[in-house]
Amino acid sequence: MIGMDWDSQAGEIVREYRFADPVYVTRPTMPPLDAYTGYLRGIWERRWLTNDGALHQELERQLSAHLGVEHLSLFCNGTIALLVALRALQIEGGEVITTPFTFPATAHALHWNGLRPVFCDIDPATLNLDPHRIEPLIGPETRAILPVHVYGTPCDVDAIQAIADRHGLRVIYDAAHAFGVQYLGRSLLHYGDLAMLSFHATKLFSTIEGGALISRTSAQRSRINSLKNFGIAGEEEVIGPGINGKMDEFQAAFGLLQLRMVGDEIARRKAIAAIYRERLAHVPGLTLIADQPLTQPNYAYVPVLVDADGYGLDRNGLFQLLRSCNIISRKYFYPLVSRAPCYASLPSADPARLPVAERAASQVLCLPIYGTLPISAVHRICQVIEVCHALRTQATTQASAVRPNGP
Ligand code: T4K
Repeated sequence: MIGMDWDSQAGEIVREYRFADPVYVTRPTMPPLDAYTGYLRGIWERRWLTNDGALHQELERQLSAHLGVEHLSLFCNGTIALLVALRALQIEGGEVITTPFTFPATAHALHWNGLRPVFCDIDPATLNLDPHRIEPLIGPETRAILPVHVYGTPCDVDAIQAIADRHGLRVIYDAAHAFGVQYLGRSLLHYGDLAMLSFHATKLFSTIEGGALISRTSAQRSRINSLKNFGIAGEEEVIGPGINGKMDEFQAAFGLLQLRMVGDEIARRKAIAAIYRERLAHVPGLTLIADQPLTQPNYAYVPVLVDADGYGLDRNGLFQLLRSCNIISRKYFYPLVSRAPCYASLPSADPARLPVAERAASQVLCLPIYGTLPISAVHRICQVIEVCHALRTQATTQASAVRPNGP
């Protein structure tokens, strides 16, 4: 392939390495169908479909035990859980400091509560909120901090809590990606006033659509359970303007079966993540997020930052090449949510104030990872990335060798 132009080289890579079927960034773990139909039979017999049914109660019990948390409330999805979290803490009117490097749902939950997001830049090592940049953004209108444990990497929880304590602010963690992550030997979900989990189909643990809030006290949990059920506290009592955030029995059944599989899923992902790390960490221009100290990760995502100068091709170029090879990587999270028209005019959304997040968004690519992804496929994906780098750097070297001496 040496000596060819890039288009021809890319064509050769595609011819050699293209997968017959798409390799998606993730695939849900599917429980055995028979086991699910077994649960369906029970639902049919009980004729109890939603509203705190038997399977819902059982999933809450099992999840609390699995995650090592005391007060857990299930939801129909993570976004509604986040909406309710802000309501439950009575954070009404004002500003909330949050990250622009996240899925749009994080900022939208603020918007739907009439709160103004104040975007804060991120730490280049973890891609999470940079605590050093939070304090200058705090003003008289600030009510809370809404950090995200992006890709399941823990935020600097102690620094964030210290800032919140100094200024009397609430902390709500968007822990959508952090199922099962342990920090200092216990669940990461113990940090903040409330933590939200997402159980969407694309998540490590799934209830098809779904989510949860982890609260600190049983009183807080009761309030949350009322708010997710229209604000109803008893047959004749409504405590406030609640919403319908309930998980149904079909979702709970899926979750009960998924919970049996999640340990094996994490183990398989760990093996896949190790191959990516071993093969890609040494490729010039590629950066993988370092394993965090004192953390037991969940291997939910494999984000890679592509520096065009070192790698020889920019992120978009690699994304396209992978697509051509039927490898469906994703640019989580590009563009930054602060660029969305509903936020772009906020002073804190100015790209000049978010240089680290802007750079990460322009460089990031999430590679496929899920338990049933064959190890041979992981090696093939790595090979495409390695071969691409080798050809691109050869092309650059040759070009500079033939270039006449300029001024
Ligand atoms: N906060 C954060 C930080 C989040 O990342 C999210 C959600 C939320 C809050 C909100 O939580 P939820 O309200 O969703 O519970 C996906 C998910 O829809 C979204 O839940 C998730 N974050 C986000 C990171 O990823 P898309 O638009 O990329 O999904 P989609 O449909 O393109 O799926 C990605 C790939 O997964 C597909 O290419 C193939 C595979 N897939 C997907 C589905 C739905 C399957 O194989 N089977 C499936 O059923 O957002």
